Amino acid sequence: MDYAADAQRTDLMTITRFVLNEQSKHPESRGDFTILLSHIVLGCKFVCSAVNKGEEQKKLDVLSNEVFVKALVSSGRTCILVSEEDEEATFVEPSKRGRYCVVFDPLDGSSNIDCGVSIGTIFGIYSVKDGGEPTLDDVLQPGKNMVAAGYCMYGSSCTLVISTGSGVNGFTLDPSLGEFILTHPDIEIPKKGKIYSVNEGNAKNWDGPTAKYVEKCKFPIDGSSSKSLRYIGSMVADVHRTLLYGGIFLYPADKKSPNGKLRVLYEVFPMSFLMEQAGGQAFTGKQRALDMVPKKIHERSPIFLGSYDDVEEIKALYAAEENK
Ligand code: FBP
Repeated sequence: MDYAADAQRTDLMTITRFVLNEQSKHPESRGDFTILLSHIVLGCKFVCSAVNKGEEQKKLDVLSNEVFVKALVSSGRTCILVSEEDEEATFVEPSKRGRYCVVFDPLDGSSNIDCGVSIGTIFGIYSVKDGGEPTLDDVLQPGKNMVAAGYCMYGSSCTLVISTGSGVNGFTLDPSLGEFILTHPDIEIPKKGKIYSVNEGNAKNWDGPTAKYVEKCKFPIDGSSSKSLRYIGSMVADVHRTLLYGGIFLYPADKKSPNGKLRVLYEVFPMSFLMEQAGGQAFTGKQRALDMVPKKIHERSPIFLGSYDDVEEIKALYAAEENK
């Protein structure tokens, strides 16, 4: 009888237990964050079951958004919500208000759902700047001010990856328990990877540094082996693979979309926060992604994120272009 394995198997580290442990490290904490996160987890469980039931795609986006908005408001811990699905920000009525702002994409990669490819929910959490009346300025903050970020991937398994600013941890939903169990503790992205991930269909519209970088991935001049291309077309799935295997995910600007495609608040910032917490980097082509200060809630930005050394290479190409 392998008692150690048995003890391990029976010592269930659920996400609630994990966050409560984290909370105990902050004696000043009132448990607001734990309550907020439990409502986000509830939303993820709902979407996971709906995805597995194969709900119509159109309805699933709207359904996921409704569930997250209602769960976040009913937590009593939020004051502003920004969703990819809603044109305007939602200001929670004063009687139900708390001190957190949540920016989220309830169902990212939605164009992939009909063929059953992995999709996901992405979220970022800010706390309001001061105790006053919440304003849009409380969400139009640099990404580095986030207190937590994460995503939940709905694929062959349902995996929730989160950071509260001290490392990155991954939890897998055990359907028999209905609980997210810690399966990927302290995720650290490899310093350099063998994979690059980009929609090469846009190549003809790329700028010089991006085109040069992808060329180097395919035809390295330093004798190293060429990188493999992997592109799912769901940011959550492409970033999840990048986080675990290393390499680089990029959605650059191009002539067609000069600001790129991905949204700063609820796609670029949360993924950049996780990447940095796992030892990687996130760059916009001009600056560290988390230093950006968005002016609009649905603003877009180019993004290059992944293994530290791989992102360093693309930063060098942009710097060289600038110094021309
Ligand atoms: P949606 O929020 O409309 O799903 O768009 C985001 C997204 O699907 C990302 O998940 C993915 O990385 C990207 O768009 C794929 O874009 P493209 O099809 O242009 O490569």
